[in-house]
Amino acid sequence: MAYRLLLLVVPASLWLAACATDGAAAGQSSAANTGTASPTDVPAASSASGGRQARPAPREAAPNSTPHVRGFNRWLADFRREAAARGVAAGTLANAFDSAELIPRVIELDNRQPEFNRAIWDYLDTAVSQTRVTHGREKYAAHKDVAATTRDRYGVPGTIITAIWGMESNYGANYGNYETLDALATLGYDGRRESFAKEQLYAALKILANGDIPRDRMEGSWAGAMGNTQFIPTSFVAYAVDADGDGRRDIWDSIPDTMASTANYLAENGWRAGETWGRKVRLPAGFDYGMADGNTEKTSAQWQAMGVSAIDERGLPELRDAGIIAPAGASGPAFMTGHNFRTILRYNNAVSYALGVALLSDRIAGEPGIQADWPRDQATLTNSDTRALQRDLNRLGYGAGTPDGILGPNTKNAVRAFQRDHGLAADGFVTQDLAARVSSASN
Ligand SMILES: [Ca+2]
Repeated sequence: MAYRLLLLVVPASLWLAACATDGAAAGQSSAANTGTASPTDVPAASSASGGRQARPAPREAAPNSTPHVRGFNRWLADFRREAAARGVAAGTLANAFDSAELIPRVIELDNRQPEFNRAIWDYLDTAVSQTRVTHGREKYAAHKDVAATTRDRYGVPGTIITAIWGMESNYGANYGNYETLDALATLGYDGRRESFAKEQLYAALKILANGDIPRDRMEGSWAGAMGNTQFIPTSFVAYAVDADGDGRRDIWDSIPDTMASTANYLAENGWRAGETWGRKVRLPAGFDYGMADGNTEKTSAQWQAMGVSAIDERGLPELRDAGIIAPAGASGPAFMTGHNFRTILRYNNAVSYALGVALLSDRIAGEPGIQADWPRDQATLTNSDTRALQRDLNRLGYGAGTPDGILGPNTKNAVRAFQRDHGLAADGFVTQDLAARVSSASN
């Protein structure tokens, strides 16, 4: 799942796991800003709008305790009755749920509240590590024919597909070993994401009934993102493709199906064949960082006329609707990003994730690593630091919204307004220095 938008610097609604760890594969995210479901469109652990359901879950009990098992069995019995009433075949329900088990670890992970926001440079160090680049080049070379066939059919470069494969599941080495039906049933019972879990369970039942994958091979992250592509079941139903012709859509063991499914997702979300994602650029002195939001769209020539310049002899990318992003603010690198970058965000709505895919793809294609002048000396804020910052901004009248510890759009806009009023570059980038400055102004 893409996981995934990710923290910090990235919308708070995601976990910033650059590599699949402990079942939380690559970018688990919420596609909150997009109209369609992301393959990794999993409600984030720290989401403020998590939609917690009011239900009498026995939260005092340890996850593996008997009360939990009894509650899980009751929830599952209710769900089976509901599904049967909706017309799901008895055989499918028996296949899916006769052996279903509560997964205590899923409850633990579902209730985990990350306290630290990871800096984007730390995220990218992992996402585009030399090891991942090397493995990506090996995988791309090993599957070059499949990648070429996929590119010809969907218009998406094999390097992009391979990079997403690397970001999502470390090229299939780690897509999570939680049985998806058990994980989703546990999430449904736990209640924080019950409506999400039920919608995904219905999609998973369709996959099972269709015979795409046996029940015990339908595996993925603890949050329901499955296989190489980390599709949640609804994304699988909408976008998975049988490319090798065996009649099954298999994103676990079939590389052709995996590549085609990823490419199909991007193509259906608007990928433009032959257009680059973007490139690192240089911004002029005095640039209005309020425009570096990725969504202020101009042609490359218009940006050039405003002083945006190339960093090397390749010049600026030719884009008709380019945005500018400066994910670490005025003291970090800037990138010109096009429509295809925004399409990667449909896979996982986090700038850090999309930049990871883009830069990894470039490296797999043989390009050298970028010289990214990240402000590595800047410490990011903990969630409690962020809540304090939000209270200070509110006290000063900047309207950061409810202090929730999440660096969302309201907080960033409040920071930009504060920066403008204090003669700072209005990049909305939050650092300990900025927080200290706001704090002293508010006291
Ligand atoms: Ca197949």
